[in-house]
Amino acid sequence: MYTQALNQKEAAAPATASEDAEAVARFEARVAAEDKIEPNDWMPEAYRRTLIRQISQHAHSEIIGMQPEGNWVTRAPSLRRKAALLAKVQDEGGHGLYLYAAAETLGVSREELSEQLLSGKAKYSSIFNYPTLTWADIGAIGWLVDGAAIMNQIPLCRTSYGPYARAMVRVCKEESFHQRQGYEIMLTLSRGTPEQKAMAQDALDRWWWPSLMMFGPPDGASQHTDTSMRWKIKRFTNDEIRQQFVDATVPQGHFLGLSFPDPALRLNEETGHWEFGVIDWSEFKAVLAGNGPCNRQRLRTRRQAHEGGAWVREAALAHAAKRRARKAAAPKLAAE
Ligand code: BYC
Repeated sequence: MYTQALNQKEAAAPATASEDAEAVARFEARVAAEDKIEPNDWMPEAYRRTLIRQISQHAHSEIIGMQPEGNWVTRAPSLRRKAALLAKVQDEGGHGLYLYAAAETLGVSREELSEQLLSGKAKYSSIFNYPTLTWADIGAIGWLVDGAAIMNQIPLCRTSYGPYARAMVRVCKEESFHQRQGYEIMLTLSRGTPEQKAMAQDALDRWWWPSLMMFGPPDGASQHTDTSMRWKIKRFTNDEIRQQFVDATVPQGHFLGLSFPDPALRLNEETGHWEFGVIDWSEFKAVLAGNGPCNRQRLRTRRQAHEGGAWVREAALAHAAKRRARKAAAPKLAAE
């Protein structure tokens, strides 16, 4: 879908300084006019690099994000819950694949991206370095983590790079189902026994602050926001989307009869926004530096899965080689 008819040579060709200035001006005018930039179009090298960085981190997040929930597939409390969870985890694998395919249109190979993840060089979302301790965590992930993902990804359906924008449309539809199944788990637990409600509260207590960190550092500390907004890769700043998420989510939590682990949380009647307390950015930095509760476990599991899947890659390559050989031999056979 994405990688066909790519003209890598042309895309990678260096331009002279004067061509460059003209090309940049043309590119910026197209972005300003809301044209989509497509793989064979000229683009500034920094735009390409920013997209590869963001799209690949996004893909890695989907793939690593399969682990905390995959951990509960065998322990889901009913067949219905198991089927929904299994479908959700598979969707996440699919999202990773569309995103790697979108990144490949920018001239990077899947192998390179995979190697960056496995070697620990690449970033993926901080949120997936927290453990899923109880079944309620599956509800909290769907409600909060997928809820945060949708807030962030709906604007990405309008991102300036065509393949990324189109991948996001389908991803968002699936995320919406994920968010609802999570909220429905939380609703069931909140209306259940006192122990079940306490489990839901405990999950909210543990996932709330890490969910707010998903949106990235505050605007003042965000390295990439200004450029990404200018190029319409991002449509809102990290703090803007974080606030949208808090405003949408707090009433949902109150409807569940749960409280948020933030004594500073209050509705500002004048602005209509929910004000919240200070995020512990030292925790965020520790997680990004590889020292979250599950960073090492997540990478270990990913490496094991990669090694365990080596035979599938080998078999696929052998099958492709056999087909190629058969095709090459076919005209000869026909002529005999
Ligand atoms: N975790 O300048 P900034 C999902 C990094 S998957 C880790 O603001 P930017 C799901 C950032 O990369 C959800 N790192 O960056 C899956 C940058 O580092 P580098 C994933 C983070 O790009 C399964 C540095 O901090 N969603 O929903 O302008 C199950 C400075 O940040 C984080 C996406 O990836 C973080 N939370 O803005 C359920 C969405 N935040 O590259 C659910 C696409 C920041 O300079 N990505 N960093 O080394 C984006 O929208 C943007 O990349 C971000 C960050 C808003 C995340």
